Amino acid sequence: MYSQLSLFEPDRADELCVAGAVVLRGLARSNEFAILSALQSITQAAPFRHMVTPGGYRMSVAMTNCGSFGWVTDHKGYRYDAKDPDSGQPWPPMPKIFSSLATAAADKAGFPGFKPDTCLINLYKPGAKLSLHQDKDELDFSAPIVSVSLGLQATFLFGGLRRSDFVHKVLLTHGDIVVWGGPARLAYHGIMPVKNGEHPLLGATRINLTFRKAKGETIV
Ligand code: MD3
Ligand code: FE
Repeated sequence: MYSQLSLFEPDRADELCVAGAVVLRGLARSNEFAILSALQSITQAAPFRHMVTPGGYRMSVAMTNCGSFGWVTDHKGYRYDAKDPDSGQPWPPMPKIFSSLATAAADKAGFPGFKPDTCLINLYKPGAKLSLHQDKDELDFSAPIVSVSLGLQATFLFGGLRRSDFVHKVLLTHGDIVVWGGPARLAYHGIMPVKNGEHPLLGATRINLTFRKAKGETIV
């Protein structure tokens, strides 16, 4: 079972409510073994790697992708690419168990018919973090983003549309799914440095699957 709540509890009237963010606690737990086994096949073909930002910084989060496109960064910039730059091969296809989980979560959150064309897979070891940023490399901001947290817990930072806006903190644990859409789609967000720990399935590791529609519908 899972509980569904708005990220900003309506009873906490002192906090600015940002609509469009829904936490589905533990929704991925019932499929955890199938998800981790699919993940293993993906990372055999497209191993995790630390990419470099356009500014020349090596990211503390290691990444890979599956689906028709993958998010990449290097000295040239951030973009979506159909091929893994390390292998020159297309990214591994998105497993059905991934896409159906993302579609089901989006549906529960009020975004029916979500069909992701990319899944970015982030791997955090203790100390890894993601600084406050917006996701702006996609063509269609009307589609939501679905994020699945696995392994070690992490504190998620959720701000507003300006970098200077108040930042809420939300603890995300193994199996939690968050759906971001509508007015939340372009909100600033990040992950605090992951604390050391030991997860029964993933050890000292946090993994996040982020499902997006990178390219939007083809206009004929
Ligand atoms: C809120 N990843 O890869 S996923 C990212 O846990 C990223 O690895 C984080 O931010 C992670 O870009 C958080 C949750 C997420 C993703 C996109 C969002 C939250 C979002 C876009 C808008 C608002
Ligand atoms: Fe992001």
